[in-house]
Amino acid sequence: MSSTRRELANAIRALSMDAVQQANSGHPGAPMGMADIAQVLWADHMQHNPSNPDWANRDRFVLSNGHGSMLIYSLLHLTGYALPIEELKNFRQLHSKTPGHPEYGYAPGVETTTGPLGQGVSNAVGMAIAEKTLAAQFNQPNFDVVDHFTYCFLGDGCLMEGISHEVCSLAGTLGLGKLVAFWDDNGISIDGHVEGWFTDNTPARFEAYGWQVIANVDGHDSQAVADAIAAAKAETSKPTLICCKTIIGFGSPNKSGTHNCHGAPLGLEEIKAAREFLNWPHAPFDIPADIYAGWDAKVSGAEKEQAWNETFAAYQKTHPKLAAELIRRLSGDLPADFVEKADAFIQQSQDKSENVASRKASQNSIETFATLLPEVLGGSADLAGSNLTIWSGTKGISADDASGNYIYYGVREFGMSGIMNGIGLHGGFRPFGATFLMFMEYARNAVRMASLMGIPNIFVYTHDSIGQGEDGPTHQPIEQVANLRLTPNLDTWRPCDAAETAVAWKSALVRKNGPSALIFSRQGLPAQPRNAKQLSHVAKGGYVLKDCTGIPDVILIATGSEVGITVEAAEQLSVLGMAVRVVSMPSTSVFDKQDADYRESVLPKSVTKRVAVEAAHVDFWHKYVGLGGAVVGMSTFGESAPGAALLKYFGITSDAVVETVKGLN
Ligand SMILES: Cc1ncc(C[n+]2csc(CCOP(=O)(O)OP(=O)(O)O)c2C)c(N)n1
Repeated sequence: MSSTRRELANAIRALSMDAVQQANSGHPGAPMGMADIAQVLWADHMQHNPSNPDWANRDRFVLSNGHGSMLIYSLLHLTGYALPIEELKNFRQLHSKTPGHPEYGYAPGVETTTGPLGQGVSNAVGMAIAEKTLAAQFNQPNFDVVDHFTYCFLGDGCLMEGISHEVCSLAGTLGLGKLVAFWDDNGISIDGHVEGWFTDNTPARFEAYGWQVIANVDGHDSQAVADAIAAAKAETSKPTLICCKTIIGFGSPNKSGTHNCHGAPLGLEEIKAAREFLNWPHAPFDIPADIYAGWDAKVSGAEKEQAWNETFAAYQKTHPKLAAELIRRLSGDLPADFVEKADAFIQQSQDKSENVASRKASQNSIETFATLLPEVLGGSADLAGSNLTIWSGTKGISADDASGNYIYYGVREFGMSGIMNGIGLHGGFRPFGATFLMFMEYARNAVRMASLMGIPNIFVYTHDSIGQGEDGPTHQPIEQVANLRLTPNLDTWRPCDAAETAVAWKSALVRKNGPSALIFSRQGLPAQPRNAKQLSHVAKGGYVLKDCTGIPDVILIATGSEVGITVEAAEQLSVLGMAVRVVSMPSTSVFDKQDADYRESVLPKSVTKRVAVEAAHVDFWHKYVGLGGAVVGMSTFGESAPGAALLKYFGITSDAVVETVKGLN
């Protein structure tokens, strides 16, 4: 006899309570509460192939309430992914594939890292945008080669987080008809019953965003859930929120419905009682064969993928160029001639020797690179005219026509960055998104998540210092560049002119294993002369821009808008008879990755007289100038005044650099 839906769902409950008990930490409540919903979705609807987690046209599943990680681990194990029961027994242990929260790249089938509440749903919105745009660009009559749903589970916590507003609002505007979110409406968060802190009318909120809302679904009634999913899929022009009433910790007779089963093991006694309540007599981690058989999606998944493969093969025959381009884009490979063309543009930018703001130079780079790379999906958080992110080929995406290459994100920095991560994870695109450097802080955790997951997204930040001027200290970044530089796996570039800007863009685009932050000035910057060797060394993150004969008396290190004044200071010091070297250091992390010989050739240890110059927080630079060195920079907030006046007032001038050098012992 085949297992009932409830019996299948109970396998998730048992695995979750037992794994959390064994780890002595974790969250059994949400997996036990959402098990019945998950069973219907995964058994009847998910288009996936456990034997090939990378199948391009799979449905995406995002567990935005990532603390309930045992839910996804149970699902992946039971449906037949390469996640053996030993991995579930090792829940939350070092080097297991089942870390405390679902981490991208550990268990096959985990589409994104979740845990920071609200960000999972932002990734899901990004994936749904990617699907819709890729479909609009590649599908042809009779060939829906891009055609999948994005499903997202989320809890009260995700809905309380502001980012859920940013992204669900945009999802409504963009009419993401293949996005289906399931709200785990269990009335509980960590501090207890949510009535004291979360009383929104959630259905009305989502209706106001333009979503289809299916309210009052009993999340333990499989038929009701099945009907809701069918209605969600039938609505193709709006995203759907299915509001599921559930009991947290369903099955635990004494702890269900309370926050006691949220973030701690149930305890052996209570687990025993739950086994009786659920009529689950099996030992921990012992799943009967008929339950495995009921869950197994390997055969049906392989068939689904095979059917798609056949469609794709026919598409390939009828539309060979499009098919080849789709394959290239999904692989993340750049066109074969990209590097050559990019290098020609870099040389051109050098030869032109134009004095421009680096944000303008960035726009020139975008113009060239986005024309070469149709996978570039740009955007800005309502600052396109200031960030200079529009190029001649820009076409915005909309609900009715998603085939474009640019997202008007509106004033949603965090949402933009979380969406970009979802787009990047989906594949087929190279997203960039822009705002003022100052407002990176609103988006900070999504930048960290891109770095943690190794997504090669490009974060564009303009108006990078007090040099931005009149808007005043609220808009003038001080500590933000250091913050970005301290983020592991993020390459931060602060180029000093058009040639360095072109190199920064190229480096970000050829990078495959992590994101880049590109930092640009509002104000104009002088072009620096370079010979071929110097130009080729820009990509190393730091290089000798101006040298002296013999061993330098002093090394000046500068980035971005301060390179110009540093070169001027070096000239003044040379007149005074000093041997001065100027090092331009557009990317410290990239420079740090160079071999020891190269780094020594740029910053010889024997030269201890060093001054770093950057209109940002001074503290970051001590690792390069050492105890004997000094830093010309900022350690206070800025002021409101024209940029040039501020740079003078705060002592970020060539004269100040000269005086600082004279003051070194
Ligand atoms: C941004 C963020 N803030 C706080 C937390 C800590 N945290 C984890 S779960 C949780 C409560 C979530 O409540 P809910 O979504 O209702 O989950 P449930 O209790 O139903 O499992 C909190 C505050 C977090 N993971 N992320």
